[in-house]
This record gives sequence, structure tokens and C-alpha cells, in this order.
Amino acid sequence: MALISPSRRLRRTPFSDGVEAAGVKAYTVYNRMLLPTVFRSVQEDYHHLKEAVQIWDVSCERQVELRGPDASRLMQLLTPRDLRTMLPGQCYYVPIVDETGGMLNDPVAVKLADDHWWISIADSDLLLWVKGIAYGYRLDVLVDEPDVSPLAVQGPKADELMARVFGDTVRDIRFFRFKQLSFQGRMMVVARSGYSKQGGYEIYVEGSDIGMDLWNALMEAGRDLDVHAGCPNLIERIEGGLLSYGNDMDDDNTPHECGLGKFCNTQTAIGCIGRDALLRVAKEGPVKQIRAIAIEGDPLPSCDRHWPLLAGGKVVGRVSSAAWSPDFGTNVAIGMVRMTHWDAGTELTVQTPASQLSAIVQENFWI
Ligand code: THG
Repeated sequence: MALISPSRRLRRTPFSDGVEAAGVKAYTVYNRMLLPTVFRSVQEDYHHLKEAVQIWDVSCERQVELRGPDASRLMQLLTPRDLRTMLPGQCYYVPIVDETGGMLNDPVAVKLADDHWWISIADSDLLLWVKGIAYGYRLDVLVDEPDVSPLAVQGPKADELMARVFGDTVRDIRFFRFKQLSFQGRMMVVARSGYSKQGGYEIYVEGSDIGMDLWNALMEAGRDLDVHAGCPNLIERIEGGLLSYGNDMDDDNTPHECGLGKFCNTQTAIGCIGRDALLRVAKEGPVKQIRAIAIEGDPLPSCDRHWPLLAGGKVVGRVSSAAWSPDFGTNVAIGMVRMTHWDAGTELTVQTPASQLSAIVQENFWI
């Protein structure tokens, strides 16, 4: 592939200088912002993520900020997950659906206060939808994209590294909770979350000016922990079944098709947009659903279009993400499979650009 031409429309981040100094080898574009995808190699980054600790520039997880008396009401309009018992200090993984029940995004909602939320978005223009809803419903709420950039600290040594920079209090933060902690006299939201199954934190850095100070402090404090710049890892996220909006699902899919039914309480999420449509699909059940799929053969190229899944010559699904897993010695993949063929152990054929390969539907993801 050729290079990407830099311009103002393709936004740098507060940590881009650190990412470049660390020798980033490839980027993707996410929310019109640079997102690193490779430092040493996808496989070396994968092993290192599972053994040590990495600092990830995930600034592209932009925040949609809701501020004002109707902030909580707006948040509940956006998602079929029941938010009534959610407290400030909590984060929820929330499907966002349109009026047909189609997935618009799968962000992390951060509740700062009853009248103050951040929606930490995946790659779609959610800000426009949220501003439109707020305006159309005449809500008393400000909707904007603030200068907030998440920096993730992921891997088995993340607790030790974070304790050195933010103090031992980080060890007491529970999964999907956050504390406000000080760094160089600035308060930052520090959550136990992140787009890997290796454990770790996300620091929501407010104000681009302090980005590199924090990046450098983490790099220096973790030298003996073998800290390295990293990024969401394709192999590790497929093994863990972490979905990628725009790759594994889009607005043609319901949350139930995505296996996100457990994050929907459509009966009690009164007022949520798409509620009627979702009540119908929840009752009938989805006719296709996300599955873990093992693909036999040599390491596969990256999946940059849907690969058809076939049974008896007929299309019964598609693969949307795939990678060679060194730890499991097979190609691991995420696909959408029709009900008739989604049982664990079902043998299918996948049509990759190069060849037809045997694919087996798995009971669960690998980790
Ligand atoms: N962190 C933050 N913002 C984000 C992401 C993130 N925005 C974009 C993208 N990632 C949104 N998608 C996801 C997908 C999965 C998870 C989080 C965001 C995730 N899932 C856990 C799992 O599946 O194991 C569990 C969630 C739960 O149990 O509540 O973490 O990563 N800030």
C-alpha cells in the first residue's frame, strides 16, 4: 500500500510526537484521526502486550460530551441499556441504535455526574446524530467534542506502572469504574478499561498541552518493566472477541446480531430510540449472529472486505476480521453466521481472495 498524505483533515493527536519517536510503522484512520496499528510487527506487539505493558495513543476514541440538566435523559434516548442504576464513577459499554434498531456505534459511556457524560466513541460520526437528537427533542443540553484524548495503559504490568505514576490508589479501581487522579496538578479521569483482554487502564487526558508530559512520565517510570508504545492489536482483539465497529458490524446489524443483547434492557429502557424495533427483534431472536471462527491453513492476509462463508455452495455468512494466532496455532476470526449454521463445530468453507479454506464455528472466543 502507498503512504497516507498528512493534512489538517487527518488529525494528529497530543501524543503523535511520542508515537513517531517510538517508531510507529503503520496507521489506520479512525474518526478522522491517526490510530497506530503496528510498532515492531503485529506479532511482536502481540507477544509484548501479553507479557509486559504498553502505552496506546487511542485519542481517536473521541468523546461526545453531554452537559446540562437533560444530559441523562439524552443518554437514555441513545441506548437500549438501562442507565437508571448507573452512578457517577461508572463506565458502561453501550450499544447505540437508530430508529430501526441498527447499530450506530458501540461506545463506552462515562458518567461524570448526572448532568455530565462522555461518550467514548468507536469509528462513526456519532456527534451529528447526538446533536440532531438533542435539537429535535428540544433538550436542555450542550453536545460537543471536547479536547479529551484517551491514553491506554494495557498489559499484565499495567497496575505496577500506573501505581508508580498515579499512586497505589489506582490498584483499587474496579473494572469499568474510574477515579479522578492528579498528574502534575491536573485532575484526570483514570478508568480500569481498554480495548484488550490483558487488563489495564485508560487515562482521559483533558487538554492537549499535557499529553507528551504524561506520555514521557509513563515511558520513564516503566523502563525496567519493558514498557513500549503499542496499539490495539488485531490478533489479541480477535482472540478476545472485541468487536470493531465498521468492520464486524454496522448500521445494518442489531445489537442482538452482534452478541450485544446482554447490554440491552429494551423492556425497561423507556424512551430509547429504536425501542419498538428492538422489542420485535428481541422477541423473535436474531437470524444471524457474530461467532468466533477458526480458519485452517497458513497465516491469512488481513481481511479488508467481507469473505463469504459457504455451506453446500450457498452463502451462509461472512468473515469480517481474521489473523494468525501464534498462541493458538490457527487463524482466528470474527464472522456473522446464519442461524442454520451457527452451532459450535459446524464446518464451513471461507472464500478468501486467494483460496477456499475450511472454517469451523467455535463455541466461544479464545480468551
Ligand atoms: N475504550 C474507550 N473508548 C472506546 C473503546 C475503548 N471507543 C471505541 C471502542 N473502544 C468501542 N468499542 C468497545 C468494544 C469493547 C469494549 C469497549 C469498547 C470492552 N468490552 C469488554 C469485553 O467485551 O470484554 C467488556 C465490557 C463490559 O463488560 O461492560 O471493553 O476500548 N474509552
